[in-house]
Amino acid sequence: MKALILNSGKGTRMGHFTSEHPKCMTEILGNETILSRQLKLLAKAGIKDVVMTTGPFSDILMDYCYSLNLPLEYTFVHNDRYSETNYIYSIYLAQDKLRGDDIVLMHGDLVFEELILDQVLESPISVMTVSSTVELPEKDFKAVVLGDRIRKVGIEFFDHAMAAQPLYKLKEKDWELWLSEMCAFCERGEVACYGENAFNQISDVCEIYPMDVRGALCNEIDTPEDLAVVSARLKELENRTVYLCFSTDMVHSGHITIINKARKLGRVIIGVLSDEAVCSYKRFPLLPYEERKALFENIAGVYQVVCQNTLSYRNNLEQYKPDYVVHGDDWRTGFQKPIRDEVLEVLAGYGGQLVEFPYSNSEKYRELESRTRYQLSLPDMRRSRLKKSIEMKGLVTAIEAHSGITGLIAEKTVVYQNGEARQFDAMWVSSLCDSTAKGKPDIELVDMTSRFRTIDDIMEVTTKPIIFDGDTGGLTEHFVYTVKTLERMGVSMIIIEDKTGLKKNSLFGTEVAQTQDTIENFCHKIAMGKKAQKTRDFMIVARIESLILEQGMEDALTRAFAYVKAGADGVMIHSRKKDPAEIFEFVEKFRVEDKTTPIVVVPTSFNAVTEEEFKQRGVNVVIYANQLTRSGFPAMQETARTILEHHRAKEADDKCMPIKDIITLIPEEV
Ligand code: SPV
Ligand code: MG
Repeated sequence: MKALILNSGKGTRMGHFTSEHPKCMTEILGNETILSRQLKLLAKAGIKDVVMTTGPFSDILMDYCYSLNLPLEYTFVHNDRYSETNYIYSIYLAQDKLRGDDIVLMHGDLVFEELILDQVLESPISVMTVSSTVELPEKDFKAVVLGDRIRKVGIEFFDHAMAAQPLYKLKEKDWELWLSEMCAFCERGEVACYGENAFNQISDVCEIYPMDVRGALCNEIDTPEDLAVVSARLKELENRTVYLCFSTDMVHSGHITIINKARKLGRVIIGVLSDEAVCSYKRFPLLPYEERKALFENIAGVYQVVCQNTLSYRNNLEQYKPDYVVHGDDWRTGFQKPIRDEVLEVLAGYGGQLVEFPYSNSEKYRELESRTRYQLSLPDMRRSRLKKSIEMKGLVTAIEAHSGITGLIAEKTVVYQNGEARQFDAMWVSSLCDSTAKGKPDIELVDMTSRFRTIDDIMEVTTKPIIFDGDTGGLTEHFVYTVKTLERMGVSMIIIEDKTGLKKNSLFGTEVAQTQDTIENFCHKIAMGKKAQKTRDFMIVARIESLILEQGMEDALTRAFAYVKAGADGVMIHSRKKDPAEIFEFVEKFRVEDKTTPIVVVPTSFNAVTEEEFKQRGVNVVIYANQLTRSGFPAMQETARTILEHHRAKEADDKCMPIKDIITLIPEEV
C-alpha cells in the first residue's frame, strides 16, 4: 500500500504560519509538525512508499522530509500551477506513481490519532473517515451516507450527511475508478475543483464506506484557531489513560499486540487479577500474583501495574478513572457479560469509553494454554496447590472422585454465576466411594495398592489437587510409607480418623461397634507421619470421631488440640446429625484457642449449611464426600430395571446421555 499526501495548497488562512514553509510544516506540539507526525505514524504502521504532491516551498518541504530520517521512500510530484489549481490536478500529475496498488490518501493538514490510522489501514474495504458525534461543519467536507455507502462528498451537502475528514483507504479497484475520473476531469480542464467532485460522478461503482471515528482526534488545520484546538487535544491525548485487566501467567504475542494497541489510546494501566480472582475465573494461576505483576511491569510502554482484587472492574475504574477500558470482544456474550455490563455502566458514569478488539483464540495460544494446564497436573505443582488455595481463599471445596470419569466431572464441571466461574477446588478420594465402586464394604478391605491405583486413574486425566481419605491410616509402621507414596504421587492431603481395629463407615455411628483410638496412639501416628514426610506442602489432617461415637464435645476438643500439638496440619470434625449445631459449637470453641489450623467438614448430613456460612464460622475445607456415587448408582439401577421390564433398551434411552456427549466428555488429552 502506498501513501498519498497532498501538500500543494498554499494554506493562506494560516496567516504567518505559512509565510516561510508549507502548512504541513506547522508545529502542533513541541517540535512535532503536522507532517512529521503523519510520516512517523505511517512508518510505524509499516508503510514504505510515500507519494507527496508539493506546491509552495517544495524544496524546503523535501529537505524537511529527508531530515526526519524515517524508513520511507519518497516520490515528490510538484504542481507548479498550485495557485490556480486544486489537488485534483496535483493527483493528475502524479497518476503514474499511483497505479497498481491500494492507497492511503490524506490531506497534508490532517492530524489524527494513531489508532484511527491503524483502523483505516486495516480496513478490508475502501473507507473514508467520518464522525457521527461531530456537528455538521458549515464549510468543511461532509459525506452523504445512503445505505451503508458514501454517495457524495463535498461542502455543500447537508441531507443524510456526516462530518467527514479527508483520510481514505482506497482499495486498488476503487482507487483506479476514482483516479481515472479525476484524470478525465483534468483533461477537460476542470482543474480547480475538489478531487471528490470526480468521486461524486462515479460513486455508484466506486464503493467507499464510512469509517466512524466518533470523538477521536481526526481534524484538519485550516486556521490558527484550528491549530490551537488540535494542539490542546494532542496534550490531552498525552495524559489519557487506558485500563486493561489480565489474569494470564504467560505473556504471549497476543497480549503484546493488545497492549500495543492500548498504548495508542493513552498511558497503559494494567490491572493484574489477584490469585483468588483468577481462581474464580479460570484455573489456578501457575505464577502467583507478585510474579504475574512483575511480568507486566517489565513490558515496555506499560505505565502502571495495579492489583485488581475482584473480577469486577468497579473499584479500580472508580479509583483510576481511565479514559478507556480495552478488552477483547469475546466478553460480549457468555459468562463474562455481566462484568462487561458493569464496566459500561461505570464508564458511562464519568464519560469513559470501552474499546474492544477482536479476540484471538488461535491454535498457537490454545496450545500454550494446554501446556500450562499440563504443568498443573505434575506432582509438585498439584501437591502444593491445596495449601496455597486454603491460604488464598479461606475456604476451598472438594467433591468426591473414585475413577477417571468422576475425576473429570470434578475437574470440568463449571457453573457461571454473576460473571464468576464456580468450580470445585479439589477432589476427595473417599474410602466409601472407592470401596462402593469396587462393590466392597467400607472397612479398609480395599488395600492401599488398589486405592493408589484409583488415585492414579484420576490423576491421569485431571489437574486439581487431591485429598485422600486414609481411613485409620492403618498401622503406624505402614502409615509412614503411605505418606511418602502419596507425596510422591502429588496428593496434597491425607485425612486419617482416630479409630482403631475394624473400621466401619462413620455414618453408621453407634449402630455398629467401632473403637476410637487413644489420644496417645493417634498422636504418635500423626507425629510419625509428619516425620516421614519429605515435602513442605503435604498435609496430614486428623479426623475426630468423638461426635460420631457420642463421646461429647469436650472429648472432641481435647483430641483436636492434642492432634494439632502432635503435628496435624488440620482437623476434620465429623457428625452425622442433620442439625449442624454440634459442628458449629466445635468450630466456635476450637477457634477461640486456635485461629489458624484449617478445619475440615463433610456436610453429608448437615447439608443445609452453605459454604458462605461455613466460611464465616471459620471452616476452611468443605468436602462433598459421596454425592456423585449416591446420584450415579441409583440412575444405573433404574436403567437396568427399565431394560428388564421392557425386554429392550428403548424405554431407557431418555435416561441415557447421548453417545456423542459421552465422547466429548472425555478429552483427547488433559
Ligand atoms: C468417606 O467418604 O469415605 C468418608 C466420609 O470417610 S464419611 O463417609 O462421611 O465417613
Ligand atoms: Mg472414609
